Formats: sequence, structure tokens, C-alpha cells
Amino acid sequence: MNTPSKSQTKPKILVARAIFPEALAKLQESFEVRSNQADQVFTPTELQAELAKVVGALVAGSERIDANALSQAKDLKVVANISVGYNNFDVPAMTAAGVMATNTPDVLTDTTADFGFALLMATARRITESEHWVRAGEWKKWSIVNNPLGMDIHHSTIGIIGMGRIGQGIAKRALGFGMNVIYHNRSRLSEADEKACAAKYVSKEELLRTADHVVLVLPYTPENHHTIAAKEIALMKPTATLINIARGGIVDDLALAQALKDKVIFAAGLDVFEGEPTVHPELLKLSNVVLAPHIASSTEKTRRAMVDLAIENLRQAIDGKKPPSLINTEVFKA
Ligand code: 8YV
Repeated sequence: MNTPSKSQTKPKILVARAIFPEALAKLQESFEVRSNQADQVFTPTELQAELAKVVGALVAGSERIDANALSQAKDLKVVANISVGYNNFDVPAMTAAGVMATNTPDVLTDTTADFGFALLMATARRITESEHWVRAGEWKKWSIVNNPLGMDIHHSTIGIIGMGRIGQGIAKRALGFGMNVIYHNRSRLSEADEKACAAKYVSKEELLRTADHVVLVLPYTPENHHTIAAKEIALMKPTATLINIARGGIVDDLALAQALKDKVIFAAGLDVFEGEPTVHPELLKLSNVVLAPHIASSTEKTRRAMVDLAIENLRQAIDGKKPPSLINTEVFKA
């Protein structure tokens, strides 16, 4: 960063959600920071007014960056997402406004793949349900056949929908459990990548029919809305589990709740929800679903790495350099 001299005024930036205090202090050395350490999510009107005052902003998935948010932002050069997924960005609107959009790929791949596996294990082996059983004093009812009986992970078939970096990370972990890996993706992987994951490409229908565990890791786009709804769940085995670490809206949560209630499938593990942080009340009533509050990337090390990468993107853009993870490359002019 070209640190401004004392006589120069520092560029103004917005940090729209609370970040680690040391990261904020570092930013304050180079920028005049409008921070939101109270972590109250801005309303669209507040966000629009905030963006009007700054040249750069650090945001998270809770901030929708669209034409409305950008309408007063005459000096804004960059919005850096602290997230790899960027369905909170209207990228064409950002490009039209000449605003660089950046995200945080790679730094969270392994942590998120670990979590996908953890959620799968918890769901298939009924770990949270078992904990409630213990806490409720039900253990005395233990018997060979009466305690929570789960589904096996090892040597079963895992079906991964969305085979990007995180999907491939999950596939590689599955190999350690002797699992058979099948996947479906917009485009087929290269032969080398398929080999590295020992993964077989199949249609979405075949995957749903044959997988013991279906894991969703695809990005949210309007075309992917309700990729998994009642019709798709009906194709799955009654012993199958469904894991969603992708985005809310990819699964029809009401249809899933109904299917779990009717035992159309065995169980589900969900880290993301339609309309989160609100969870569909029908899901909350069920014991055969493991619920997590969108924490797949949430380890201290990874969240710090995400914040650091987002800050690096912001700094480079404000300095007139190409940010390392620029999404709309056409906006950048050297
Ligand atoms: C973020 C995520 O924590 O990176 C992503 O796409 O879903 C999570 O890692 C979340 O989006 C907050 O911005």
C-alpha cells in the first residue's frame, strides 16, 4: 500500500461486518475506516448510504451489492467479499458501475471440505441426536437395537453435486474411507482431476438414485434454485442422507422437511438455509436433521486467512493494482 503522507487524507473505506481487531487496527493505519464492529447488519438503505462515502468496502454474504446499493457510490472502486461464494453480488451491476468485485477462494477449501465431511458423519451416524439422547437421560434405555442406529460411511457411495475445489476436497477425503465417489457438475473434470479423486461423472438423476450420501457443494445461481426439490428427493434411496454446505435456495427446505418427516430419505445435514439466519420451522421440529449455522469455513485460522485475503484484494484495488482474486476482470484497467 502506498501509505499516505501526513498531509494526505487517507482513503475512506467501509468494513461492513465485525472483523478481527488486529486486522481492523492495521487497516486504520492506511485508511479512514467506517467500521461496524457492533455487527448490526445494515439495511439496504443504510448500506447504500455507507457505500456512497467510501472508495472500498469489505463485506460478507449478508450484504447484497446490487444496482440499488451502488446507486449513490460515485467513488467506489472495489467491494471485497469475505467469502468465496458471491451470490450476494450482482456482478453485472458492479461491472456496469465500474466497481471491482473480489472473493476469497482457496484459503477455505480444506477447512470447508473437512466440515462437509464432519456434517456427513454427524448426519449418517446421528451424532447430535445421540447427544440429545444422552442429555435427556435416555441412555438407560440402551439396547443392541434401540439406541440411535445410523448409516455406514465407509465403503458406501458418495455423490457430490458441484465438483469445484471444495467438492474435490471432499472426494479426496472420501477415498480415505474406502468410498465409491460419483459426481455431477456443470462441466466434466479433466481426466487427471477425475483420477486424482477416483471420481466417476454421472447424470444428476443417476447420482440421486445410486448415492448413499449426496453432498451439495455447487454455487448458487438462479438456474440452481431448488436443484433439490420434492421430485429429486423422491429419486433418492430411503437410506440416503443429503448434506447441503452450498447455499440456501439450492434445496427446497419445505419439501425437504416434508420428505424427512415422511422418511423418504434417512436424514439430512444442513449448514445453509433458505432465508438464513431464519430456519424453516418445519425443519426445527425434526430429529433426523443436523442443523449448523453456516460454519463450514469457521475455524480461527481460516476466517483470519479469509479476512486477510479480502483486505489484500481491497488494498491492491485501491492502489490501482489488480487484486489477486478479482471476479469481474474486465473492470480492471492497468
Ligand atoms: C462464509 C461461505 O463464511 O465462503 C463462503 O462462500 O459460505 C462462508 O465461508 C460466508 O459466506 C460469510 O461471508
